[in-house]
Amino acid sequence: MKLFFFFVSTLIATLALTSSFNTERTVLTSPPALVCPALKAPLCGDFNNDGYLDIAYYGKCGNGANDCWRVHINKKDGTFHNAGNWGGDMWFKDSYNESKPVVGDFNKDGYADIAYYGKCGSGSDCWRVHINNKIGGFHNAGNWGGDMWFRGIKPVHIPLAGDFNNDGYTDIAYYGSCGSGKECWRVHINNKNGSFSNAGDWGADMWFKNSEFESTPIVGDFNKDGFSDIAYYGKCGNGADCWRVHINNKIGGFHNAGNWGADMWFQGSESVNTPMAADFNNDGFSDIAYYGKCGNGTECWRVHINNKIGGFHNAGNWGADMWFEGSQPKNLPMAE
Ligand SMILES: [Ca+2]
Ligand SMILES: [Ca+2]
Ligand SMILES: [Ca+2]
Ligand SMILES: [Ca+2]
Repeated sequence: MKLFFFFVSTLIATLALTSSFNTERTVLTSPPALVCPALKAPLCGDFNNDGYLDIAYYGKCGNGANDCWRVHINKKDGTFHNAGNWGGDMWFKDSYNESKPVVGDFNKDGYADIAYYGKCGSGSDCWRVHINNKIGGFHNAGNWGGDMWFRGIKPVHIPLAGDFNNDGYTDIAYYGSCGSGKECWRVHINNKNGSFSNAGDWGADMWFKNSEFESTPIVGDFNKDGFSDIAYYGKCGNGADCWRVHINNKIGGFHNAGNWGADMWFQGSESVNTPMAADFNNDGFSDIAYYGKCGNGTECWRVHINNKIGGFHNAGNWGADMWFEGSQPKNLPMAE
């Protein structure tokens, strides 16, 4: 009898294994040494739709042999659950920043999903979107279309998720090339049926400070109109450093950048200092925070509260007590 059960369970396991080999795509990943750490950067989202933010990242499950999405669900008591295995079926395009996963609600069901620019079918470039299955995992990736034209691999060109047309479905934007190759913001609007539309040219008027992490564009609603805007630390006027905010014009483009002030003091150009946008004082206007310097030069969290009239207040010192493992991008701070 025991032998019979052993035989049956072995058969089932074999069938399961065979079917998974037959139905799942071959997952190609770069050798560990070539994998951009940005792929491993933690992501923040509400993956179980309970109103509490959870954390996800692409890592290892089981005995370490399998790549997987690890999701740490918020326990609502100030801690996270140990990571659950939310599935594999990953096929990153390469190790470039353009493959950086982003979180959004791409099917507007309240559950956070994950998207990244990778490979589909026979190896063509595509947006891969892993829809949340609502029971503790992600569906295998769907092909949400191509038509990508990244400008380069620098941090300023990473994909950004936001609702740029305010319809509740998360869209994707990045700084790339349009037309004959001129620089532009490319926005792929979610077409609500499982794919992105071809990119629209949402304008240029960009002036990045440089290609360091501090210039990484971030998405927020800086004027509280429901339409996602874009901000980054760049140059204004005669070349002075400033926060440049491109407000969404609500008709398929961004306004030219406004100067939202300076008073910045980044600790350095390490990715741990990457700015992030979130509403830290819960007034509906996105604010900006990053880990920098305060007072006489001690490390601190600097938070620039939105002044609601087209600028940021000077930074407040929101405390220190940080202990990063290192300055690698895997420690990228994040916000929702
Ligand atoms: Ca969803
Ligand atoms: Ca949208
Ligand atoms: Ca807005
Ligand atoms: Ca705010």
